Amino acid sequence: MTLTRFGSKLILAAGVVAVGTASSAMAQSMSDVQKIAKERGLTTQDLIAAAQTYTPTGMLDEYVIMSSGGHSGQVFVIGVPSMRLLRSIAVFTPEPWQGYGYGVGNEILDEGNVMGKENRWGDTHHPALSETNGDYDGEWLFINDKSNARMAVIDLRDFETKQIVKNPLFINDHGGAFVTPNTDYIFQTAQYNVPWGADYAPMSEYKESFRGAVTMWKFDRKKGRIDKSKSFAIELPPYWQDIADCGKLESDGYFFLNSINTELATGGFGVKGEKNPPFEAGVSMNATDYLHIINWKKAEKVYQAGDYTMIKDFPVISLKTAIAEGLLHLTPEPRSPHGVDVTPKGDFIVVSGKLDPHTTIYSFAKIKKAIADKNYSGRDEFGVPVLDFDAVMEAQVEVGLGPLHTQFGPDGYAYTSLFLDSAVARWTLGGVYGPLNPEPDWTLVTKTPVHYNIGHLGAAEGDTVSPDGKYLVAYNKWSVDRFVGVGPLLPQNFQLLDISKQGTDMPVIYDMPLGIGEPHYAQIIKADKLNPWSVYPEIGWDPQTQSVDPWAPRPKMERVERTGEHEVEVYMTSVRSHFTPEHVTVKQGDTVIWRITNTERAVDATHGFSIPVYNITLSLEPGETAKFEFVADVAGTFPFYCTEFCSALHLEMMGYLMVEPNE
Ligand code: CUK
Ligand code: CUA
Repeated sequence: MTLTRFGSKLILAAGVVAVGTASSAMAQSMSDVQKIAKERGLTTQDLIAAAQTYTPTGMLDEYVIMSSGGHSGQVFVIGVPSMRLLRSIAVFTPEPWQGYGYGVGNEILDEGNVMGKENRWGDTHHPALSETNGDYDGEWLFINDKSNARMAVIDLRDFETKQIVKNPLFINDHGGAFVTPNTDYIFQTAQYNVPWGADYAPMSEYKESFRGAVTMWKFDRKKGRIDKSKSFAIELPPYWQDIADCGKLESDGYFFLNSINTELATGGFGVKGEKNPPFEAGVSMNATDYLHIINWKKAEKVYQAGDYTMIKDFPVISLKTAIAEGLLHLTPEPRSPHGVDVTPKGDFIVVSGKLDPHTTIYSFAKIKKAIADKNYSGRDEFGVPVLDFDAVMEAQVEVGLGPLHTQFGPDGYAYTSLFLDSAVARWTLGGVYGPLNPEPDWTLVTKTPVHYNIGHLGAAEGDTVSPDGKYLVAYNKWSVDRFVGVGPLLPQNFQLLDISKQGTDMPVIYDMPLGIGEPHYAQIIKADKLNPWSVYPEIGWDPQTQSVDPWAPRPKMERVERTGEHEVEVYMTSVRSHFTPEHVTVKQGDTVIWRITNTERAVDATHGFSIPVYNITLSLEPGETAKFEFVADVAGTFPFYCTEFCSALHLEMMGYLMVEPNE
């Protein structure tokens, strides 16, 4: 490279340096940058990438990733373009820093108990930001747990989990969370099918006893909760329903989900005398599986008219009714389908088959016409009408090997992740999609290699009615040689791509290792759409009800009060740098009901609170009140203390719980 070229492209980087260290900026020059680049072996392209992503202290990120946390059971919040982890949100798994599940939050976790058993982890796959008119509104976040078919609600005023619901019909899900364009419903579909409620039935009765289903959880925005009493399910054939997406604009009112295992394979390989093929072969024998097309607005009417059966105390529209009412249609989709993604205008549905190098694009107008004309190529073995493939298919684009998921840009580009190729494909949407495509044109434009084995991908607001473009993140499954070794369990790798330029220029500009579980989907929202509180609105705030708790302890009302022969109540406040009261004395065997309010109003003045032996740890953010209960069954002397370094005298922020032994 020539020095002139090197220098001219680095003006931006030099500017960033100048902002960061104003006083020494005068002494620095481009030759210093060149020197460092040379020492570290950085190319011009590396330096440009650095200038695009480096975020000096105090500069805020433009976008925020809401990422599933995989088997951590949590959600991760990450800034873009800096790719800094901003926080985790405890959802299905207890988390001590947030005090979730160690004194408070237990009721929420208990809502997620499964068949009478505690489940204290989750496999989170698909976060869904709440939408208004098909655009993220920054208010709520939902996420599914694949391992136990649960759905969680997170309030984005405080980034905390408020509710977990367990699906009563199935025990495994995948096609969720997906919201309708105004967040009236949250969809959740079963994947590994079981008999209703995961009751027992032998595998030989798979076809008769096992069930597929999609649940429509009604979201009550005012209450900030899923309203189970207004939620229902639709029975589906016992295929393995997979990823889904909700229609929007042109296709509003419809819901699309794909499936694998239309073979109804039951596995069994490895058992002596068993002749069935193993699952991975058994579920991939058919050349096509089925895209499910569901008219959810019609389903809602059928449910409201009472045309359902109660199964496991939950209303279910039977497959028979769904067929009779025309709620459900199928159409073939290529081998081993995975992602299904609706284009921004809602006019096309993009499906990828993992074992087919094409994406297949369906036209919603053609689907509607085929439904109206009853243009069927037949029915499946459960009697569901199958729309003729050629009548609904618009185009196929050869993108590469192992296509999985697709996102969209503002300019008529679509982006598909290629698992086997380890690449991101950019291709053009035909039709009148922006200035790029005045004529219908479905073409691969370019591919950027990523490292390695990309799963989902996320473009900024790339699944909404108005994608932003600019950034795309490849959520890679393997990192292999990208980072310093940390043992045989390697981090995942989030790779940031610059998609702001049109054409073939689409470089990787940042790697972010994530060593806390394997994320799947993540959505990227414009940071200014989020409007979280910096402190709780008032002192004595209960985050669970999002209102002031009348029982919250307040200054001058602190006390330890015996309220029964074996019951003591504690009213405590915390403020830098003391807990009041500092001594809490109870008798062995007492039930202790303990309330603490953090009376701080300063931003970031969080106090922790922990008691040994009794497994208590809380996070008390400014204004927050918490209540926990335990039986003081172990006598002894137990220092409690503040676990956040909140002030110079933070070590002194402590007290003693004295449990007097029984005679
Ligand atoms: S799935 Cu993981 S790469 Cu659960 Cu959305 Cu496709
Ligand atoms: Cu409060 Cu440390």
